[in-house]
Amino acid sequence: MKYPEFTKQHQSLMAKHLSPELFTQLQNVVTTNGVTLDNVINSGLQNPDSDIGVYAGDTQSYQHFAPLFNPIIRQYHKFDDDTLHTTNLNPEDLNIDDPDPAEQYIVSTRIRVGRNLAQFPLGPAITQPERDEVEAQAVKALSKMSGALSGQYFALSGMSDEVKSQLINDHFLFKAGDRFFEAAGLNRDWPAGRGIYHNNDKTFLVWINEEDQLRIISMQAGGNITQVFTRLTKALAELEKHLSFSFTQHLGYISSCPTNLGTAMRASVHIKLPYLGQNRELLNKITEEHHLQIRGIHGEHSSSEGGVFDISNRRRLGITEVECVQDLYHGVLALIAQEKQLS
Ligand code: ADP
Ligand code: CIR
Repeated sequence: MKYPEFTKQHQSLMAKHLSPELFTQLQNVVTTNGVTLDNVINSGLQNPDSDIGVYAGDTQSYQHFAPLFNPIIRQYHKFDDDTLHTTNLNPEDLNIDDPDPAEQYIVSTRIRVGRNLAQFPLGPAITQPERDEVEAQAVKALSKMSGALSGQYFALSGMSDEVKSQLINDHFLFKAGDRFFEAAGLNRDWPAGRGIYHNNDKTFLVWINEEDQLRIISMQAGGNITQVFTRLTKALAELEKHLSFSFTQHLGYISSCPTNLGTAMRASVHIKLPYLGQNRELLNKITEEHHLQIRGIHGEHSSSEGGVFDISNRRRLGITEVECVQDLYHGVLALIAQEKQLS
């Protein structure tokens, strides 16, 4: 393998940090699951428009390729290499209200966390039998959920195109064919081993074997963030009785993309900002001040429609889950206050 031919279009944190010296240092490193530098950087190489450009194939990738991952993690999360990550999933520690009780601005609220099983490689390096085993273990654990969290698992391979499209359009299911995942090896054997579990109301959902082995999701219409967080924490406590998740004291919950390390939590609202949405400079300024990220309403790499934006916490590592939610809450209050002023 030669030093990659980066073009002017390669603007990712990977392209920025992978110097020829670092490349030489890491080019022959291999983890116990066979993950190489080539595997780690391929998504960013094949997709010059990547923001980050790296994926980990296992927990060891974060250690063996630390000279590349660490500066990326530091920059994205504003997290120091010698800091320990702390978890707080106690809803009683939240100090928030519904930021939009009249339901004028917030269409819906969603909080998800990524989780991976401790005994398997991550999605980019997992084998098909291992992936099937993850699916089996997750489905077994989910079958034990009770009350409002009880539901059913739907394998992607057994789903009609009609049902799939409806679930995607309604924001419940992941899409196929992500080119960043493709180059990272995350789409191998698609759709085998992938699927979605959900309760009757579709307020509690679990994606199996997408970017992470589990994406555990709580969502509902309106802006009651506390209800959404509380449901998620209850579900997590139940699942942890049956599943053992990858976690290190330094990096928290381990995820395939370094942006998801730590809490692995993305707390988001779909919010109507028709006036502020026309002043992107001001919108960007407020979201940056509150450590928030703007996405379109059909997920990552989609655009906003009709003045509705997906606004979520950007930082996930080195702050607790409660703090992620506080970031969202304070930012959303500021956005609504500005939107009111402009209208
Ligand atoms: P993830 O959140 O898992 O990183 P995406 O950004 O691709 O992945 O979003 C996944 C799906 O969740 C998309 O269909 C997106 O529109 C939907 N979604 C995200 N936030 C909300 C929200 N607050 N309300 C409704 N749907 C949402
Ligand atoms: C990238 O490098 O741009 C993709 N692999 C996605 C990275 C995480 N997404 C994000 O921060 N918006």
